[in-house]
Amino acid sequence: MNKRDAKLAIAHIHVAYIALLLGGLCGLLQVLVRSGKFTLPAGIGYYQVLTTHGILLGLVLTTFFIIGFLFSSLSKTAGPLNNRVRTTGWIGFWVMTTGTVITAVFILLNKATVLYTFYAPLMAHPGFYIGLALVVVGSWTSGFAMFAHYGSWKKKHPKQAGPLLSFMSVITMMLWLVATLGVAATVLIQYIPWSLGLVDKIDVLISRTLFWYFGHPLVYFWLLPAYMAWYVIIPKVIGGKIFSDSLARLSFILFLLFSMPVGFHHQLTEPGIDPAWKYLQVILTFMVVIPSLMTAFSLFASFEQYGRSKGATGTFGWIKKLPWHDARFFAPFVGMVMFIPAGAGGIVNASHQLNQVVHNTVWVTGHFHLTLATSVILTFFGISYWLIPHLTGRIMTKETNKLALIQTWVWAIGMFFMSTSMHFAGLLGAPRRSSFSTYGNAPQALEWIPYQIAQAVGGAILFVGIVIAMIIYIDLVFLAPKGETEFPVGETAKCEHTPLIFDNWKLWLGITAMLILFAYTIPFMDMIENAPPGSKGFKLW
Ligand code: HAS
Repeated sequence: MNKRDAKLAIAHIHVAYIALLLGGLCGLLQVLVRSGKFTLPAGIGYYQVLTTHGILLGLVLTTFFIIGFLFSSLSKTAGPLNNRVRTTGWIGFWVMTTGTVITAVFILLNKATVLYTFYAPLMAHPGFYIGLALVVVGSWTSGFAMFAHYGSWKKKHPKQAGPLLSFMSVITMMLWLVATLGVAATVLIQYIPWSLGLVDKIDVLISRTLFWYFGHPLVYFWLLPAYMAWYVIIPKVIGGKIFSDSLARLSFILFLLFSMPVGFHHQLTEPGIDPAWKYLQVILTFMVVIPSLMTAFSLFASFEQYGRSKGATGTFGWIKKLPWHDARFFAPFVGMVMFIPAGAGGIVNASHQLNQVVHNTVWVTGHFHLTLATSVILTFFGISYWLIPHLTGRIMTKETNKLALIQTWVWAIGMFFMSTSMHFAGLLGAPRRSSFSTYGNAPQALEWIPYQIAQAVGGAILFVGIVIAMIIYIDLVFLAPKGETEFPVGETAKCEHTPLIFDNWKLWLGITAMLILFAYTIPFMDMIENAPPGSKGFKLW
């Protein structure tokens, strides 16, 4: 890959790993506090640590890692970035980094202890919102640079479908762009004027709706880069082929269409939204499960085809043929396996009646530690094992590969303890986002304590996993022997003519816009009309 593009990509990855270390440390502190056996020193608050944890891991680590990975994928498969695109990428990077630092300062000063969802009426210092807005603007800048790069490839190859990995990068960034319009709107129109004292009230329902318009596609912005690796990278790593180029593209398009109009499934218990619209968005939520089922099918097919090409027999004989000792495969594979119960949990969440049982319990925390913190993050680790040495011009040694295999086991075991106990405690009613309390020794609260201790054990194991991940990262950046590492890009099983309709952006963005308008216009008008007097946070009309 072009050296100057590599510098841009690795700069993003560095920020992501710093966020992992600091955010992980906060996670360890949280589970210790929740076990009831530990008190935070120096007057540091539980919710301050929880805010830092959520922002660093949920927003900073993910966004920086993803943008670094997408830039490298585009540079590898659509050719080196031109100077203008690369400079725009650097501007995006610095705007995002500046925004992150500003946000972090206000959280550390305890002026923004509002958790990563920053729900009103919790109010942070305006600097927190301004910092977040800069992170979003920086990411848009990088997104536009990516679109320009893909556009110039398409200009040079008008009758060809864009390279699969580049196509997927563009969809991922497009999804992010459309989704962040919601959070940008609430931050700029509601939170900043409100926190500056320009208006004295904020419409909580509208702010939450705009947040969740963004919040659900956000989870697919995290997931799609993992799917890029599962569809395109893993087949090459195992020595096999991509099952179908068109199927992979279709599943990404379906994510673009259906990830947006589903935010109400986070608001099923909220008053002020007509149940008919909640029902509609629940149906659309079940639509967005389909591309994940397609992905599962395609992965099984890739693995099976490879195994059979190596002489595997019987229904599951192909499993034995997979490269179990290669951490580039093993870490993402464990992520895939964990995504099966994780996805099932998501389907429970989306089912209206079951949601009444689990909403706002620590079950939901268990759900996103399986989806994001296991499936996605283990895949990001798997990507790091070839991407970092590829970018730094080094080779991962056998010893480091062994350490990476151990890291995967440590992570999976830690997450198994932590996430399983979160799911069970959630079913017993334990609330999420609360520091240790026995609620006056209420019998129900006392039932949760063994699970909270198991969470602390899992969290401590996970912290060991973070320390090992940092050791591997330092090795791959500074210490590993110099040499060339392959950027693995898979090919399709058979010569396949990819239909050009997949690149018809007007069509896909048009349908996306229609679905969003269909799912949100009337509920939004209702919210504005029924807002309590004086609470129209916008005050613009
Ligand atoms: Fe979720 C809450 C519904 C997926 C993250 N979710 C959250 C929150 C986060 C989050 C962060 O409907 C909390 C937000 C907060 O702070 O309040 N979620 C779903 C559904 C899916 C889903 C239906 N979520 C994700 C992903 C996330 C994520 C992915 C992060 C990356 N989620 C919800 C709902 C809530 C929610 C409600 C609100 C709850 C509430 O009340 O607050 C689906 O997309 C899941 C589909 C997945 C599958 C699995 C497919 C399996 C595959 C693996 C194949 C394996 C192979 C290897 C091939 C159907 C692709 C196997 C090999 C062998 C040998 C076995």
